[in-house]
Order: sequence, then structure tokens, then C-alpha cells
Amino acid sequence: MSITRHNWTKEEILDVYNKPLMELLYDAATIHREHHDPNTVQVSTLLSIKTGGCPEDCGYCPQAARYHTNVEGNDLMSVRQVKAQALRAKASGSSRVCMGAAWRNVKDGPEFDEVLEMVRTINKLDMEVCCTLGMITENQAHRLAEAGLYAYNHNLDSSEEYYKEVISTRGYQDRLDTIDNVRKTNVTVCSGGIIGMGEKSEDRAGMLVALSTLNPQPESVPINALVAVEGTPLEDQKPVSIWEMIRMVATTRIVMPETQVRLSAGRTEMSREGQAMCFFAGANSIFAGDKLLTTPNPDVNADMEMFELLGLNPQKPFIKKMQPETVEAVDSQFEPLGEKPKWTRPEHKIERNEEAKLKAKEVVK
Ligand code: SAM
Ligand code: DTB
Ligand code: SF4
Repeated sequence: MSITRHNWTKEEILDVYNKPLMELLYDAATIHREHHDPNTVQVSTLLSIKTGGCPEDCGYCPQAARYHTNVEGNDLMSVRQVKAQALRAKASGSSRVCMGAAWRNVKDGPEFDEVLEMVRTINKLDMEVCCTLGMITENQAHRLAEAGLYAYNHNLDSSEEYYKEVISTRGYQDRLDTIDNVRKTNVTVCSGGIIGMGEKSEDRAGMLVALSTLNPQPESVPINALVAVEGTPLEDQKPVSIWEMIRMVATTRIVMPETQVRLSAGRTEMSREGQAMCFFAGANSIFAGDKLLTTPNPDVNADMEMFELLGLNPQKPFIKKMQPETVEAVDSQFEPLGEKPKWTRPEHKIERNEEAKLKAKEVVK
């Protein structure tokens, strides 16, 4: 059984990344099977609750106000709109909604209160809920936790060195501080990055050092292939090769055996065969729905066909329990939806690890 190490060096990770492909795939798939059910893939739906107009200068991002992209900005969605979208996602087989806002950081006030209400509302639908809202303070992390947030996404995006080439309006340490604030709560950490921005393999390894030496490691690590959007500084980047994506997924799996590795942006450019190799190499989570935040993603039917072809099953949500008073407060906002949700304890991390390990043991048997 592989153990989780927190002392990976860049050189060691590069050695893994550059292994002959068949060896890399074999090692990654073996570790994957020790810790996860290889036929289960967690499916999340992204929802851009506040689009565009962001003051940051992230070179890849179509939502930065300073770049001239085709993104139409929107104010914060209403709780009702979010509820309707979440129900739609649930009906199409998604167990999780991830709400994204084009904010530099969260500001306390009526908009954050609305977001907290959205978190409670999605929880009430028996779905896991994640947010990616930019930088947050410890207090804001606690408030999100109290509302029942399952995971907070905040990517390191690249190595500390390459990060400076892509973003100037905030530093690597700011990103690490937010991850640290999330860690002080029972909200799980989702943090990964993007490949295909012009970085070297050393930068990819550097990012994996930064993530794998966190203790505990993030529960979820999204690996995005850059979607080169017209109008952004990275518009002319060539699409990253599928082989690099497979290598990155496999290396992530090996250095973070217990984490959920998310095959994120860029799937529209990948063949089914390419995605199948990513799943074999240890990817066990995707974003579903024909839109990511602002860019296209394969449609749900195409993904479900792929799942059927590969014998993959979408993971069921971990049932969570909310404080009775929170349930009551949410209940009073809406018409009853029929059967009452069954809430259990919100100890996400324990449930997640235990369930994954049990399933993995069954598979090994
Ligand atoms: N504003 C918040 C932040 O930056 O943390 C949350 C939203 S932001 C869009 C979330 C993540 O999406 C970024 O950290 C980046 O990794 C990813 N992303 C944004 N634009 C992308 C693109 N064009 N291609 C691939 N990934 C992208
Ligand atoms: C992540 O790592 N990838 C998702 C999610 N976290 C929020 C976002 C991808 C965004 C791709 C560009 C867009 O659609 O705007
Ligand atoms: Fe703003 Fe996030 Fe886009 Fe950066 S990645 S410009 S912070 S929305």
C-alpha cells in the first residue's frame, strides 16, 4: 500500500513525470486502485454566480475586466436562480455544484450573505456545494463552513516562479494564505492549476511540490488544460498535448494518492480515448455541463455516453447533516420539495476517506 508523503522534491516529481509512459501509467493506476474505486467518477457542475468584471490580471482568464474578451458580465445571481440551476444539475446526474465568482476576494456584506444563503439552499437539495470566490479570511471560511460548504476551490495555478509571469495583482503567498484559512475549518480544500500556459515541466513539478507538501494534502486537485480565450494575453498558446495532460494527471495521482484528481478545463479538446487514459491514470472527477464558467465543456449526454462506454459510474453525494436551525431557516424560504432531506454528520473528510478506502478494498479483493 502506498503511503502519503509530504516531502516530495521537485527532482523526484520530475523523475516520475518523465518516466516511460507505460511505467508511469502502471504506477499511477496501481496507486489509484489502492485508494479509490477505479470505476467511480465524481461529477460536479460549475455555476458562474457572478461573471466578469474582475479587477485581477490573471493572464489566462476571460473574466478579467482589463482584457477585451466576449464575456458578458453579470451581477450576482439570486438565490432562486441558483436553486433552479442546482435542481437542473441534480436532474442530470451531478452530485455537486461549484459556484464561481469573478472576485479578487470576498467582501463581508449583503453579497456574501446571499452566497451563504445559496450554500444553505443547495445543501437542502442533498447536493454537495463548493465555492470559488477568490481570497477569503479565516472568519469568512468559518461562516462558509457553518453554512454547510463542502469544499473551497482556490488554485495555485502554477509553480511559485511561473505564477509571477501570469499574474501580478496578487502573490503566491496570498493563495497559500487562503488555503490555510480554509484548512482551519471543516471545509475540504480543492486546489490545483493549469497546464499549457507556456510553463516548463519544472513548473508543473514545482506546483505539485507546493500542493503535495501541504499537510494534509488538498482533498481535491483540479488539473486544467488552458482554454486559450481570444482577448487574453494567453490567447495564442498552443493547446497542450494530451500526453502532457496524461502525464500530469498520473504524476498528481502518484504524489497525492488519496486526493480526488479532477480532469477539469480543456476536455472539449480531448478525445474519449485521451480522457479514458486520464481516468486510467487516476483522474476521478470531472466538471459536467456544457459550460464551465464562461467557456464550453462537453455536454452531459456526451459525457454520460462516455461513462457508459468506459463502465464508469457517477459518484453519489456524501449525505451531509446541517444544524437543525439552519434546516429550519432554509425550509422557511421555499415551498416544501416533497420528501425531507436526510441529514447526517458533516464530517466530510472522515466520510470521504473511509468510503473511498472501503470501496478500494472491495475492488482489490
Ligand atoms: N476568482 C476566483 C479565483 O481566481 O480564485 C475564482 C474563479 S477562477 C475563474 C477559478 C480558476 O479557474 C482559476 O484559478 C484557474 O485555475 C481556472 N481558469 C480560469 N480561466 C481558465 C482558462 N482560460 N483555462 C483554464 N483554467 C482557467
Ligand atoms: C478549476 O480548477 N477549474 C474550474 C473551477 N476550478 C472553478 C474553472 C475553469 C474555468 C475555465 C474558464 C472559464 O470557463 O471561464
Ligand atoms: Fe478574477 Fe479569478 Fe479570473 Fe483571476 S481567475 S481574473 S481572480 S475571476
